[in-house]
Amino acid sequence: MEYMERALELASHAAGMVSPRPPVGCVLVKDGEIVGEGFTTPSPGPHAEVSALREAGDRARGSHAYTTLEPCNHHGNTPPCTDALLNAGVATVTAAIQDPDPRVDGNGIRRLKSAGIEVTNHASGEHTARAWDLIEGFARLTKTRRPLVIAKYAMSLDGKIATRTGDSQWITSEIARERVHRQRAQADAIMVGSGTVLADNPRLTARPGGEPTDIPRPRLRVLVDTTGQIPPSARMFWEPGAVLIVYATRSEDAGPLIGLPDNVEKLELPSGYGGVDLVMLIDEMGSRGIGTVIVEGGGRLIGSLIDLGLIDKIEAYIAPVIIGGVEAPGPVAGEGTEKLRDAPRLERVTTQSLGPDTLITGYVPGHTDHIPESNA
Ligand code: AOF
Ligand code: ZN
Repeated sequence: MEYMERALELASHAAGMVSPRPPVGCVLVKDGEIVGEGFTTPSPGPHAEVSALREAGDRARGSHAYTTLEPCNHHGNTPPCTDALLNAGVATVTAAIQDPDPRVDGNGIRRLKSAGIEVTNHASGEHTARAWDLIEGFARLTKTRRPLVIAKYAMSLDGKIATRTGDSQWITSEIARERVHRQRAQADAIMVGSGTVLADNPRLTARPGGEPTDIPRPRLRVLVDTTGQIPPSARMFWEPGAVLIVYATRSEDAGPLIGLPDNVEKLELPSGYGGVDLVMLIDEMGSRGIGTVIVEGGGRLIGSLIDLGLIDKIEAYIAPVIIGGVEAPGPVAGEGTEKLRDAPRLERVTTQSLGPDTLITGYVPGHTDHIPESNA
């Protein structure tokens, strides 16, 4: 197997589990054989390289390291991985991408080179892109102290997310829905508004292959319930894993927010455009070390976030079905744009087929400053 491919697979096990750290994978190869593998653990556990070195033991000497991210060269919560690699006598290092953390930013590679180690970035374009995708939330958090906020929705070809009676199960095919579950498992948080919970009563857990994950994922499920409308019986509260309910100040009448299990935390924020102060909410998530948050609806919450300029990236799943009806809701409400020339036209757009459906992704203009030039 391609070693960088394996390193990326290892890194994906850490995705959604280790923020504010980036998920990284590392493989050590000697005489054509893998002698050590590792991925990032939650702080203050070891980084990927150190996990792999521990597994390899003495066999690390003279081995070739493949990492999905430049090894760190600073004392954070753990000592530098560059020192660990040098002390273990690793012969060469291949790193897919540079670490955007300003404390590293090429210093890890320079340090290894100056110690006489051959360092290459002989990763294919595809590997580089995947390595980048894995740490995108980390890069955003490092540069802006805010998470990458992704609006995700599934809609019909005529731009509806449900019928006029509220029926929405299912618009997209199983292939597309499976991808959503795998993506949920790799996000740090998922967020919805109260309308979505009232309409669909979702669990909001990741169930790749139809099964819940061993460790509850995503790590945090956030409900924006401005006026405290959601009853304690909502399914999302009773699944394993942390839940954050956000509601607006003035809530003596936020009665239903009692009788909830211990995994549910309540956060009161000042009221603001569209409900609670969403800028404060996104900042709060950043300060909790959340690197990626997927907003899964509904249209009101996504619309308010877009109006406020808080959405970075859109992931639209489009199914070839026509729902019709003026009353049937669309994915983005809010105030919207008055003039078409002012509407955010997405950049870096990609299109992908998922069975009968199409996934279109893109970035909101002005929200790409976390992406390095080399990935432009
Ligand atoms: C690596 N390998 O597996 C990871 C790296 O303060 P700490 O110990 O939590 O370190 C976090 C920083 O280390 C993070 O900002 C990033 O620069 C780097 N992450 N580096 O060599 C890894 N996760
Ligand atoms: Zn490190």
